[in-house]
Amino acid sequence: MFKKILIANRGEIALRIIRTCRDMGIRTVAVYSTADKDSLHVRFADEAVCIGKPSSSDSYLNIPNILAAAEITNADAIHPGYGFLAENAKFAELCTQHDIKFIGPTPDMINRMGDKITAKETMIAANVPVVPGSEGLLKDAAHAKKLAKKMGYPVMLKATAGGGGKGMRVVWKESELEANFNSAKQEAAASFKNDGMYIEKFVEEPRHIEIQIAGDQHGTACHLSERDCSIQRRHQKLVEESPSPFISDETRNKMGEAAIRAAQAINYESVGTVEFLVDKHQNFYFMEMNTRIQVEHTVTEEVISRDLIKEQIKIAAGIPISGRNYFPEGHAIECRINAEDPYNDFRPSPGKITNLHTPGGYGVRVDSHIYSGYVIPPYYDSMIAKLVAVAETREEALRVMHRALSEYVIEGIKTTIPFHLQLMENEDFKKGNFTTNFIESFELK
Ligand code: MV4
Repeated sequence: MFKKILIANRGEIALRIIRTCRDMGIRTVAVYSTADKDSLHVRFADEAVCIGKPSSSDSYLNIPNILAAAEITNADAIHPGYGFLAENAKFAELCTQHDIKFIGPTPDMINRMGDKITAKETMIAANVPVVPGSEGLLKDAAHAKKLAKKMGYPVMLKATAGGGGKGMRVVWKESELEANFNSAKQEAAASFKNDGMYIEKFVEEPRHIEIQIAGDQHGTACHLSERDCSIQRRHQKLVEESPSPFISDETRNKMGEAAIRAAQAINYESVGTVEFLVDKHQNFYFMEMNTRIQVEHTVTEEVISRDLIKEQIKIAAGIPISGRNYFPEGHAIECRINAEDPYNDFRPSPGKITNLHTPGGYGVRVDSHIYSGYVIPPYYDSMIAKLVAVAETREEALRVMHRALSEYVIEGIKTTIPFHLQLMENEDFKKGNFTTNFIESFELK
């Protein structure tokens, strides 16, 4: 087992990883930017190294400084958390070159899932359902037009280097295709320095349901059930839950088996997530695979009673997994508490927390790095807490969540708490009657 892990991240996930390391008897090294010198991850770790100025590119994305911090502290592994360098194949490669274990998949696995056309081809070969569309890259707008005519409108244009909505366009009729193709291609070139495009049939009013998977270094893979992440705004998830209120046990089993085939197709090592679009008939289609631990791993932990960070560290250390699959027991739901103003287009609201009261009690988990007097810096992600409610049924979990949200006091800044409170009271949401379009038409009172 590793003796000392450097955590190349900040905020709640850095704390989350430090806590599991403590539970496992592994020493920890925090890295921090000058803006984060008073952060809890710095105080909770055994050692801490400053790696640069506030901007991410100078600190949490500064590969030479992070590797230097690992070398001077004698860390034998690096946990990247999520975001920042978590899916950077070059960083994973450099860790290996410096004889430091990157806690995650190999650079080759990251690359094969990072390019969406390659990922899709891999899934077709593994008999994982994908959305009907082009094979390989689109040559030009005329090529896209020809394929769109064959499959019928609406269609979706996507960037092969994309994900998270950039370089993506829905096209409803032929007359709008060329202009959308050109603008999406330009956006992809500017965002990813890769303007490769492909086309798919547009799946209307889908749900976003993803399967947590794990694979070890010995070729064993398993699934750890699903999360429903349909409640999103501009590709930012706001609420996640497990199990999904929408899918049947039959669909759950089929999706789990498909996700295992996806993992085995690349001999996947580490924990990961296979994302699917699910249509109203419960047909599901591979969307992308995330080769990292995700923000919402906590909801899965609460329904399968496993520490996923611990599993991830054990896999990285070469310990085999059992290979059994996990199914949800009870119901867990997570609300992302962001320092944003939900009454003002979710505009970021950094600043000082002048007063804080955190909820607790039966069925409540809070993963957060904030404290009374903490100043939220303006440079990073606005998520300041994950509030998770767990109960036997969905109905009870929603009530626990509502109770916990009502107890939460965060003063000095604006947060998404009022939004979540109203969501928990929404009749359609309570019935499990929602798709990825839900938030667009949701009106805050
Ligand atoms: C789609 C789709 C409908 N049809 N593909 C959004 C992010 C990127 N990962 C893929 N996305 C979508 N791909 C086809 N063929 C709808 C979306 C989509 C979406 C997916 C999941 C959650 C929220 C979403 C919001 C808008 C669009």
